[in-house]
Amino acid sequence: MSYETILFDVQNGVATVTLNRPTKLNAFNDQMIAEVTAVFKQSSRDKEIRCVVLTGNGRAFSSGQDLGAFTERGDTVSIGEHLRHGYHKLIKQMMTLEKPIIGAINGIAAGAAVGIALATDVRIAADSASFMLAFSKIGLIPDSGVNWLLPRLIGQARAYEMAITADQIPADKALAWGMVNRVVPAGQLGEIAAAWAGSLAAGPTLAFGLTKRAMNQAWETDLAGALAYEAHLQEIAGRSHDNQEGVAAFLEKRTAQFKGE
Ligand code: T3D
Repeated sequence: MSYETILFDVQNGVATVTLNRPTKLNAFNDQMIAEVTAVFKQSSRDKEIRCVVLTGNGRAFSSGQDLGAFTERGDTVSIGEHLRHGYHKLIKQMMTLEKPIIGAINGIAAGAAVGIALATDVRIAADSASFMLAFSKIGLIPDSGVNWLLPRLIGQARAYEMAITADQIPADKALAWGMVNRVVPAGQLGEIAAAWAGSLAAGPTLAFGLTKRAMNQAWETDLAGALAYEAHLQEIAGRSHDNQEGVAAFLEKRTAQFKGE
């Protein structure tokens, strides 16, 4: 399948999705929302894909909703409908994809793009990257999962401050606050993200996926519920090829050959 607003490349178990509207700082129009959602759905179905990297082309990760498209559409679609049929499907697709997603945050992430960046599982930021809840500058509230994801990562006071000030939070502060896992020199971001993705794709990706499900579910339940659910998922992991292989490799003092099965 060919795409017009993104680049999509699969190599050695790693799918790389590159937001590709650099002249608009990779702002999301409807086509881009649909195309990114489609590649995450494809990544979920394709057994060859065991890790996904999401990044942007040019100097930005993404500037969020395309405000030209927003204006052009006028009242033909309400914002609520647009969110429900667009960004919500994308965020849910990412959050339920049982394969690790690395966000390689190459530049500014603004508005809805903060929600999309936070819906990745681990984030590596270029030292030139930043995060901006641009919504209040245009009289909107945060959306695209930001109200759920961001306070969990950095606490409500910082999240609310980001929302009402629309300040750009630089990568080093995002790291200190727990929004990103690593900050690396901008020129090395692609290489470092690819190396991490390659190593994850060669890992026990079934267990990685079940771990994501367990941790997401744990937000919704009490301790007893979380313990019960992790025991259920561990039954599945414990019957996998990768569990047998990992234990055998340990006992035989060799490197495990995981298949994600
Ligand atoms: O529809 C719904 O469902 C509602 C959902 C809403 C979710 C949202 O995301 S709301 C928030 C939308 N995003 C913004 O408000 C951010 C707008 N952009 C900016 O504030 C700035 O561009 C940045 C702070 C991100 C970067 O500033 P700077 O100075 O580095 O770049 P620039 O000069 O502003 O932008 C460069 C070009 O990209 C420029 O085009 P030009 O003049 O060279 O032809 C600019 O118009 C364009 N651009 C940047 N952001 C957007 C955009 N074009 C359309 N939509 C954008 N979001």
